Amino acid sequence: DATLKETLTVQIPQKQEELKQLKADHGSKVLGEVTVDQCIGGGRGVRCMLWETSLLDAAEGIRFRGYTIPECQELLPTFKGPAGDGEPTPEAILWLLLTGEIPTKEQCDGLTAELFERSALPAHATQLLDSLPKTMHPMTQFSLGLQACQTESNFAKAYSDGVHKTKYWESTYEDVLDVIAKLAPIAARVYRNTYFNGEQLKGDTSLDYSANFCRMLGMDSPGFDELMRLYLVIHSDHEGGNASAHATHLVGSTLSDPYNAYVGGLNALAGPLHGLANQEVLGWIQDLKAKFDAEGREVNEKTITEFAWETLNAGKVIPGFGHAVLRKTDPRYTCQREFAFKHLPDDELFKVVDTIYKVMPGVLTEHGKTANPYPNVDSHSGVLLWHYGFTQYEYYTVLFGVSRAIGALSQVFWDRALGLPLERPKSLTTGFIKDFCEKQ
Ligand code: AMX
Repeated sequence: DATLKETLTVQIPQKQEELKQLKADHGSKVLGEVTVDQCIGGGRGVRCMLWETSLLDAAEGIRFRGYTIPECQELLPTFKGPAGDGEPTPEAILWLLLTGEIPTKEQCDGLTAELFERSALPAHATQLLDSLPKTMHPMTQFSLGLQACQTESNFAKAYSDGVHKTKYWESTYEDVLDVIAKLAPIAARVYRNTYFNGEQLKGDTSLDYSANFCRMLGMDSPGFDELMRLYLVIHSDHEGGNASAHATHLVGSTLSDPYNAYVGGLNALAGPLHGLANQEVLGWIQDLKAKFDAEGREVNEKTITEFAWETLNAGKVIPGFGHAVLRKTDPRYTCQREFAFKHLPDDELFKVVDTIYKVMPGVLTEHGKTANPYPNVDSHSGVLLWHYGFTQYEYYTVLFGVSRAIGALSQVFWDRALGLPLERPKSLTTGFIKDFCEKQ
């Protein structure tokens, strides 16, 4: 079987030709228009970015290189063997996102070994991580840890050595795999430093990327390994416009290297309207439980509705609900719900999440603001992690950050291989918009 690099080497000239042809045939066709509302409203729905690795449909949800989540679960190799025997591995989704092809089990195993070889952290990065205050948010530590590893960038070195632009992809490939490999030990170190007094644990490289990561965290159960595989696969990519993917793409478009580019992505992920919702959902559920436990009242449809209205009336959002593009329940939510039914049907917190799912769309519809009253991915992830004893929810977004690199950096690889330009959309002032519209 071909290696990942061999596969990509064959694809690059074909994809370059395809893009050239697309521009030649259709370069001046119109893809859409931009209204004043869209310009002011964060660019929702404006079609202005090329993104190859995945595409999001408002009703159906995400497709990774054309495959839905259930199709990925059916087709991608797992840790134990070919597809169908447990959850697919992040190595498999990385292969799919980079190449558009379903890898064999052997190709995935080869990629696992390659990632392990690339995973060493420079001493100055571990020293920096170990010096950070335990009170610093785990996402800030995570981002700093990756930033410190930027000294290892092959792309930055190749560029300063004067590499020809047709060869950018080679050092980008090295950086993309290096960053993904290093994120697991950086994330594990942040976890051990913050919650376990800096006692570091060795991974187990006889396992896969996920299980090795779990061992470094201190988690040692086949159930949690499977959850980590599912988690790292489904958070990997969500087309290009979401804040973490877009930030990575934007920073990368300046020819800043993949380390710097992904630090940009991580910092976008750290916001509560985006990846931090992962943590916020668990916090919201804990607050809800604490309030009703203290009052000696049961957590049920009625009390959840009451708590939801308190949140909304206080001018806050319900974390884990709503989406900028989706208009139905997120399939990433649904597959986690199925995981819960399969592995933890009687879990107390899962039942709370399930009850929230029953009442919240009605509450948000009555509230009348959100375009999408249904749950997103973040509404379910925390409760699964919590079930296995991984309860430090301020840390949850770090796991999201380990995963999102797989998609965002696969696209950065293609950005450089296809020679995509500096991103620079046009901005306008309110005065300009007003004058322009009044003249029409
Ligand atoms: N609770 C309360 N109000 C909500 C809401 C929610 N869950 N979702 C949207 N709204 C409000 C918005 O704040 C906005 O109010 P405003 O007019 O007063 O500013 C109004 O409804 C219209 O917003 P929208 O068009 O439906 O959504 P959007 O595209 O502007 O924002 C999102 C999308 C995700 C930021 C928003 O739904 C939200 O804040 N959700 C809660 C946070 C969350 O779960 N984020 C994670 C999203 C997934 C991810 O990135 N990981």
